[in-house]
Amino acid sequence: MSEKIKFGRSPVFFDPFERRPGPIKKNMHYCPGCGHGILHKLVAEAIDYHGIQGKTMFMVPVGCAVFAYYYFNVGAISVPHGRAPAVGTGVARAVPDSYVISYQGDGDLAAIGFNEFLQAANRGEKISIFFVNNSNYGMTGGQMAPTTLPGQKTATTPFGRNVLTDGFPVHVAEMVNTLTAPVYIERVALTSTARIMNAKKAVFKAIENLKNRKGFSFVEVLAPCPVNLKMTADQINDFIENQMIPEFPLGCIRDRSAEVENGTVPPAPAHDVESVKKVLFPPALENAGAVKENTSEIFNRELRVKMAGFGGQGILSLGITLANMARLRNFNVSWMPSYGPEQRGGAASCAVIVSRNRIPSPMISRDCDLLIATTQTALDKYIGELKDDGILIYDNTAVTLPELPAAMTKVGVDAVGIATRDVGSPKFVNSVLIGVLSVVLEQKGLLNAADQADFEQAFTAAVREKFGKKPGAVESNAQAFAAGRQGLSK
Ligand SMILES: Cc1ncc(C[n+]2csc(CCOP(=O)(O)OP(=O)(O)O)c2C)c(N)n1
Ligand code: SF4
Repeated sequence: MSEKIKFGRSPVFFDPFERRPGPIKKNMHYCPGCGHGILHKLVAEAIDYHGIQGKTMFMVPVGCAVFAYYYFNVGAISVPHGRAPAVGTGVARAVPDSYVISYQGDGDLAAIGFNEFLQAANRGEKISIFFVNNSNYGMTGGQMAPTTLPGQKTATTPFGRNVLTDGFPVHVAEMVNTLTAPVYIERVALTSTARIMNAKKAVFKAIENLKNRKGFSFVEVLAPCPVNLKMTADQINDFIENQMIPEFPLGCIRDRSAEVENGTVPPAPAHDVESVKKVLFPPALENAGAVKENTSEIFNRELRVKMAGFGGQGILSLGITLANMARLRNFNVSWMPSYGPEQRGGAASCAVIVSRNRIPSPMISRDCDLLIATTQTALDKYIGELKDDGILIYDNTAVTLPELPAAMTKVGVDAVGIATRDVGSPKFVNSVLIGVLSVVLEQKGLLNAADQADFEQAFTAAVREKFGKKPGAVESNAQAFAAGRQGLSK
């Protein structure tokens, strides 16, 4: 490893930072004197030195480093606050030949995400974590963090951290050292060239361990945040040297890298897909009967469907039924619900994606093929996501249509009325809507004859799978499906 300070930009950084909004494409967004920029440079150089750029997955935290993906030209996931070790675990396991780096602040790692950080450390996940201890919540304006020193003034401890009420600083590296699994633990600081050179060695070691799949590596970095701490460059260095380092001593706390054998990439997937399917869906496979390969042209591409209304209307189970119909026909499916905090009556929506290929993300925010909207709010909120030539099915007793593209298919139906009148309960509205959908797909010629006939069979199989033990419910849903078909055909 070169121990000289490297000038110039590492090839692991974008040049310029095109993703950065606004005219400034050359500079990072960090405040002058911030430690994040220095640590970014060390991490980028280590990724480059160890040749793992193409397979690096960077967990980008909530905090001042939230825009790290502007800068690093590697795979990146912007994770919710504190969730980097959990998401990183998922990535490391699902994509075992990736190299997962988690980069986290002290609010992110030692407060909101502390449990899952420690659990990931305890499991010995094969990830490397860089922990920026700058003794405060930087991004939100300098509130007290778990690492704030006794007596230290912050936005939320204006008279200084009082250990009687606010507790003592959390020594994260030492806590990790109580666990058996971690391979490498070191604490470094960024106050001088010599210290930065030591930090560089630690960062390179953690990345080397990652490359060799040694196991969990952790580097805590005492970093300057001069802006929130209202200090000059000299003052912040003094603060770290004379106040932080006595509380958080520097040095290597554990290094078992040499004792641990290099890991290998585990085979992916680590389980047999067919046997998992059998355990999870045995009745489904029985009910599905013979494997059916739907051949209509629409199935050659990803189908994106969104349903939205209010809680209690069966919107989420409508999505589940559609997803199950596709699953029973061997499509890959995703179902992603979203609902307000209210149990009933609040907004509810879900997104269903059906594809012959892998589904990269279950979210839909555009290019939707079909939107089912049962309230005005739902329509207003999601209509912009529907393709201009997409299909809109809406409740014509609750929704007034705005001006919409001529190429869009608009089908208004009183599905609740049909369910109540013809099946005896509004709760069958979702099966009514699937019946309506089957007619719309027929009328638009999107399903060939075989697939048209199969649509109802797939529906029946999905309903049987769900209500197999309640024959009455199976029958009522079938009735609702038929009522939906008739209601629209009338
Ligand atoms: C779930 C959630 N809670 C709270 C916030 C607000 N928030 C944004 S950044 C932050 C603290 C970040 O501090 P730290 O992890 O120390 O990183 P730094 O900004 O100092 O680099 C908080 C509390 C949020 N974005 N999401
Ligand atoms: S607030 Fe602090 S941690 Fe955030 S960018 Fe500025 S100096 Fe860095």
